[in-house]
Amino acid sequence: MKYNEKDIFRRLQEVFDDEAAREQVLDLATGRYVVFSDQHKGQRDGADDFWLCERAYLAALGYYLEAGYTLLALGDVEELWECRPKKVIKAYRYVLEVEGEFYRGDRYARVSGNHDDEWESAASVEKYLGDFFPGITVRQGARYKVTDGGEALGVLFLAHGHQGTTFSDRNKAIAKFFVRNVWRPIQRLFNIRSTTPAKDFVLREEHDRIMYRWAASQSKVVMISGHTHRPVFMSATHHAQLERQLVQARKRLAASPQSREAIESLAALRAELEWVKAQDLGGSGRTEAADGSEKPCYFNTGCCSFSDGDVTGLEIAEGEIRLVRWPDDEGRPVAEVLARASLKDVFAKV
Ligand SMILES: [Mn+2]
Repeated sequence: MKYNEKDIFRRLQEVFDDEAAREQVLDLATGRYVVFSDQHKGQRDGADDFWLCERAYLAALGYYLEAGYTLLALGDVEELWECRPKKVIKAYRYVLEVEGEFYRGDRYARVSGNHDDEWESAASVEKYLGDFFPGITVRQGARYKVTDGGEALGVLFLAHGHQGTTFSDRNKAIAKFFVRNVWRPIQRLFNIRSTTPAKDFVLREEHDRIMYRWAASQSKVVMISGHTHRPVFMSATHHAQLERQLVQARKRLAASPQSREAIESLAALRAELEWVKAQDLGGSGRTEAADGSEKPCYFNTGCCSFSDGDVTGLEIAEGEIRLVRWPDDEGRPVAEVLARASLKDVFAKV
């Protein structure tokens, strides 16, 4: 399968424009936000990718709940391609209750993804999620006007990222009805998997690039998405960032070829690069330019269903945007900050 960039651009633009009327304010001076996506909560069987991550996710939620953060859930929060909603709700009642605490404190927003597009139906939302999020509206995107103590910096746009790539998203209401009520039950019954950028490394890289290009085509817009299950920070993956650092380290070594320290830091970087690169299976890790000249306009949360039990997300707090992973390097229930930047600086460059 190959993506149609036109379809993706058109659908992202539609969601972006649609959310304009509801644009909310995100003030860096006072607000604290955390964005998580792709939990894929299942029904606690062998196919449930969230089960192993539940502990890290709950620890993170516990922290953000007490620290006053607003939780932004960016799609594929439940795995409804493989499971019936009723079973997922039953299996993860406690996790949903903790998420619901954010909502009751008016510190929660939810965006739908392709695996939980069931929530595009208000009736389904009320029936299954109503206990935890009474009266909630789930949309395909969220748009925030970012301010810093009154000064407007630009627009933060959140969408799951599947827009324009799935059958139901490319077609209109009838397709949605058909997918939900006819196709989904058949898919579950025969356990039919679809090709997704979360599992296919070539697709993933292509998809990240298209989303980057859409965000880069806008002015003063920073986009956060999920869907690909690969964290991206300021338009670069960890892999791409390490490649850039390696170039710098080689320059430092060339300037002082005898420096033991320069050799050691180059060697350590190369080790880390190979470690990360092997997971990218031939991908370059880059969204666009090889020289690091990208606009820092595209971010991806990663996911909350990594096979090693880790979860990644993006914090927006204290004027910064931070890519974090739970647990930390020592396996403790603490956030490990993988990358950080001032949001004001980011907006200045987009
Ligand atoms: Mn997805």
